[in-house]
Parts: sequence; structure tokens; C-alpha cells
Amino acid sequence: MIDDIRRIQADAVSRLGAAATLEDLGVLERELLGKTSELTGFKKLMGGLDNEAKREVGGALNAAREAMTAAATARRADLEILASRHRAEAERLDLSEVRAGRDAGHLHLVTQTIEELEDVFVGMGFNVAEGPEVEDDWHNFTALNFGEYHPARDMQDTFFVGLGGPREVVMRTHTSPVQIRVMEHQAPPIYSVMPGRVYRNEATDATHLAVFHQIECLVVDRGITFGHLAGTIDRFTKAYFGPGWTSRLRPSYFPFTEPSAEFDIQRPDGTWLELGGCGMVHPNVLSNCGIDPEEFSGFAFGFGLDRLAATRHGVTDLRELASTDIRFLEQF
Ligand code: FA5
Repeated sequence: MIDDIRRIQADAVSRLGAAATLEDLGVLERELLGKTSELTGFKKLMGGLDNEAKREVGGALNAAREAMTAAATARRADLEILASRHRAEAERLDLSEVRAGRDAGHLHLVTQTIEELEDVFVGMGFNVAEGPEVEDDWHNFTALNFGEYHPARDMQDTFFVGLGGPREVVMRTHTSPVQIRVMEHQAPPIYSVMPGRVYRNEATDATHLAVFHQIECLVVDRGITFGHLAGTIDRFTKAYFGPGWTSRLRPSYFPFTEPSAEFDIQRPDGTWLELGGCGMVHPNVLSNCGIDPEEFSGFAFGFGLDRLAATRHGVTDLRELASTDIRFLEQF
């Protein structure tokens, strides 16, 4: 009997050690250690033995069960490591595509648009400037001639950041604060464009996102007029959209420009879409940045980059620009 138990033990330990998968191991464990296993069968036979033999057979049965359980535990640990390696291999991402950059994958439509517009403006003699996305009240509002209780502050629903005093730090609602940063650090003449991401606490729909992009343009020099503004916008529209597109300027209001206008473009279906705001830099804004408004004048505009890109490429819903659907992204 003892020999039989030892033979069963050796056979079971080698079968458990060779289980190919976690499922196979489970099946084997039930077969070799379960209620209907040979080992359990021996226990039932022990009733007819004398005490001495019972002790010996019982000891052999316990040793066999321990050895088999240990073999199953060791094999389970190995198989779990193998299974996790397989999982990691199956879910592996080929990051060499990202590393290879332009050759393998490609830039997002919005990034392509930023680069294309930068090229248009650099070709016209502008430089490119950047500012932070988390702004203070001074740069986002106050220096731009928004009085403390000015209703125009509500035109741009603001995300406030829990830093500093109440309402002191914001996610910038437009790229116009970069105008202030440029003027604070550079004396005229200034010819700068400033692309970047902006944030507004508003509900999203086909033409509105809560996180979107603008490109700001600022010129400050002697003798700058509204004619320079209109001419620059016209030049840029033709360079970006092509000669067949129609655009218009409508009178509007911004606290930081006077006079102010809104810039619309006509879609191929004849409807108009507001692309941005513009105007002559308000004298208070120049003074806030230490520039003498008697000596210098300037113009500025801020356009919605997502709307620009979507309009030119026939994307009818801006929310698609935030999608990760490769079939959408691959079109551009
Ligand atoms: C401004 O943000 C001003 N800073 C523009 C400006 C700059 C005026 C310089 C004068 C001088 P406005 O809130 O209208 O203005 O936004 C400008 C453009 O951003 C809009 O015309 C639109 O194209 C785009 N835009 C505004 N809100 C959204 C939004 N929620 N989603 C996508 N694009 C938006």
C-alpha cells in the first residue's frame, strides 16, 4: 500500500509540474487531490488496518498530499508569471512609431494648423511667442482693461484655480494675456503671434469646446492703423484658406481693443462662422505695459484655431478634434 501511495505521489508530482496552463493545472488538482482521487480512495481503505499500519499509511498519505500540494503551488506561481508575460506581450504598444515622429505617425490636425499658421506669419516677418496656461488675474483680465466688476469678464466663463486669493489664478480664457507678457518684456516695434491652448467653463457642442486653441497676433509700432489690421487678416485668410474664400469684419466690443471687430468666414454652404475678434490695441492696455500710447499704436487679433482647421477641412463637429478614433485622425 505504501509503495502504491509513493508511486501515485511521484506520478502526480511530475504531472502537476508539467501542467501547460492554469486551466490544465486546475483540472489535474481536482483529479489528483479531489474527493474522487486515488489518494482519497486509500483513506477509505484504512478502516480495515491495525493501528500500527494505520499510522504508517496515514503518514504516507499526508506526505503525498503535502508533496502534491507543494508541486501544484510551485507550478501555479510559474504559470502565473508566464501568463502575465503573455498578457504584457499581447498589450505591448509599439512606441518606436512615436519616436520616429513624422515618418511613421503624423501630427494632429490642430498641431499641423498651428505649424502652418506660424509659417504664414513668420513669412510676413512675425516672431512666435508663448505664455503659461495657468494665468494670474492681471494678465488674463486686469491689464487687458477688464475692470474688476466689468461685465465683459462674464463673456468668458472662467475656470478658477485654487491658488492665491479668491479668483486670483485662472486657466487662461484666451491667448490675449500673452500680448501683455510680450509687451511687458519687449519694447516696440512688436510683431508677434502667440498660439496656445485656452480653457472656458462652457457646455460643448458642434462649434464650442471647453478646451480649445487660439492664435493671437499683436503688432505695436509707430503709425499702425486699422488698414494694417484689415490687410494682415486678408493676407492671412488667403494664405490659409485659398483665394476663393470670402470673409468679413463686423463691429464688435472687447475691453482691450478700440475700435473692435469680429472676423467671420463664409463656409462653402454659404453660412458664416465667427473665427475671431480683433481691433486696435486700447491705449489703456499700452499704458498698463509701460508703452506710451501717444507715440505707439497697435492692432491685435485672436482666432479660434480649432474652428479655422475644422472649417478648412470640412469637419462639421469640433468635438471630433478631441477624438482618439484613428479612422478620423488618419484623414489629415
Ligand atoms: C477672444 O477670446 C479675444 N481674446 C479675441 C481678441 C484678441 C479680440 C485680440 C481682440 C483682440 P472670443 O471670446 O470671441 O474673443 O474668442 C475668439 C475666438 O475663439 C472665437 O471667435 C472662436 O473662433 C474661438 N472660440 C471662442 N470660444 C470657443 C469655444 N468654446 N470653442 C471653440 N472655439 C471658440
